[in-house]
Amino acid sequence: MKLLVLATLLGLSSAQFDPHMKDGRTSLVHLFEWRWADIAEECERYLAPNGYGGVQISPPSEHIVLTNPWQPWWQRYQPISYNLCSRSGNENELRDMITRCNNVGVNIYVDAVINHMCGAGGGEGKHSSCGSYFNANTKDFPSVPYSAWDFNDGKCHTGSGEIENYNDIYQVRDCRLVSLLDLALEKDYVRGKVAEYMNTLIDMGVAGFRVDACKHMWPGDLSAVFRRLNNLNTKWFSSGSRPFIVQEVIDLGGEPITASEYTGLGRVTEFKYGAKLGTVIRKWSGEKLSYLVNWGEGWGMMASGKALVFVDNHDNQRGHGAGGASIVTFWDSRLYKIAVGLMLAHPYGVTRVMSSFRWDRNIVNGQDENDWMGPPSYGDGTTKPVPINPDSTCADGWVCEHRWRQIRNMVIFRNVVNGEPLSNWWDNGSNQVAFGRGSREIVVTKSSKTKPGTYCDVISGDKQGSSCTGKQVQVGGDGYAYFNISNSEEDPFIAIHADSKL
Ligand code: AAO
Repeated sequence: MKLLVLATLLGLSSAQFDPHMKDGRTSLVHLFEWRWADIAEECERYLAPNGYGGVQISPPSEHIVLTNPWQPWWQRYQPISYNLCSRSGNENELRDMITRCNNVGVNIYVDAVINHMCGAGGGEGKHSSCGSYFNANTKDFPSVPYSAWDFNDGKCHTGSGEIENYNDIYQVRDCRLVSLLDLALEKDYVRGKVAEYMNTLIDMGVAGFRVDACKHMWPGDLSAVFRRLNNLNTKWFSSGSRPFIVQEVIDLGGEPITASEYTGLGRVTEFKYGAKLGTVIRKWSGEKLSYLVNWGEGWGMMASGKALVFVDNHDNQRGHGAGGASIVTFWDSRLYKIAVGLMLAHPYGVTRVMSSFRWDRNIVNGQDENDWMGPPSYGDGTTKPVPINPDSTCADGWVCEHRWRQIRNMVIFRNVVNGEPLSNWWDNGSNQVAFGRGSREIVVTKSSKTKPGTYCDVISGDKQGSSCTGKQVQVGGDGYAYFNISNSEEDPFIAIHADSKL
């Protein structure tokens, strides 16, 4: 009896909800479409020194290579096999990146596309990133191998074979999502192949997965796959650690499939977070910052311990997926810094910072005609490296939001206040708010109570030795700081913390 109880407790403590970040780090960054070689460099030269805990990488599996449109970013969501060569690099480069990032304490989380293979119209023997043959017409993927038996079509009962109605949970799980060939994850063989792929990555040293399109897989099938996963590599993680799992389930309400069906298996992407925060930051529908007083569960979101949160993701920053027009992105840089700053200051969820590339955005009748455009690349479609400018920004079309001072410093802030509850909320009933985190103090717009002293505002500048390149904030003996922030300022908020004291 005692033994059983112990086993349950152990299982819980090492569960897949924990991102296993090192040294009190708390945030991951999605380096969307970056090459493995650049991520390895970025871990060493920037992410580790600035307190980032991990990187979500683009899918490393072999994918279709499309020419019309020309090498869209979304070709990587059409697997051809589980060989590890992709637009981001080959298997050696992947292994080198995982090793080098782990060696400086930065975890790697893999975007795993396991619901489907390429689109039904993918043709025969067309291009794939490792050169493997495939035939989408006969559903033949010899490099896995998968054959027609391994797909769901027989179970789908819509006329088109596609998901036609999100209100029918059987269609959503058993039919094709945007014509992608839907794997039969109920089959032991398919589960085995998927688990083998994920275990290869675990053994190479990754810390976990963002699992694509989970709404389109039955929770029971996912659970069977996750149970087969190895513990993390003990070279970098304590023994018995389970892989971190983030399931992509878009639940904005209004559909029968809910995020709560999946929260028992691992964390889930909380899409309400960015959609609602965008509405507040834009002051749409009468929303105000002061309403954020009960932000998180109080706004109908899942439990904090189950959520992965983000202001925007690679889909909704360009009109794919869900969230709609309220989503704030780097294109609205001023609002974006406020939104990401708030997210990182607030204790809710595990936070993911987005790092994007620019594209020729061309919005016609509310639709971006160029929403398909892939990362900065050469004429032959090879992805360009990420050059770093002398001022530490990125060149060649890479946006590098994670290097923006305001965002980077709030990532550090989140680490400093890790584990502290929200405290001393203040608002003016409108769009001025301030709050702290436990006794470790901070301020976000306007006055708040904290320990006496002079602090460096980490939004307008950096603490460098004993001086501050930005605003200085005096906290008096009564614990209050008084300062003005004009709403015409580029960054209309301030943040101070224990480590920014001068
Ligand atoms: C491409 C082409 C297709 C072509 C296909 C195959 O664009 O025309 O048929 O190839 O040849 C990405 C791209 C796709 C691309 C695909 C494969 O976004 O354009 O297709 O790669 O290359 C659903 C899923 C969700 C998914 C999202 C995009 O549930 O899992 O669609 N996201 C992931 C990835 C994404 C990727 C895939 C999955 C596929 O992050 O990058 O696709 O691997 C509702 C549902 C959502 C549903 C959305 C969009 O949302 O709730 O579950 O997401 O519709 O269909 C309100 C509602 C909200 C609703 C929304 C939109 O906001 O509140 O719930 O309206 O109607």
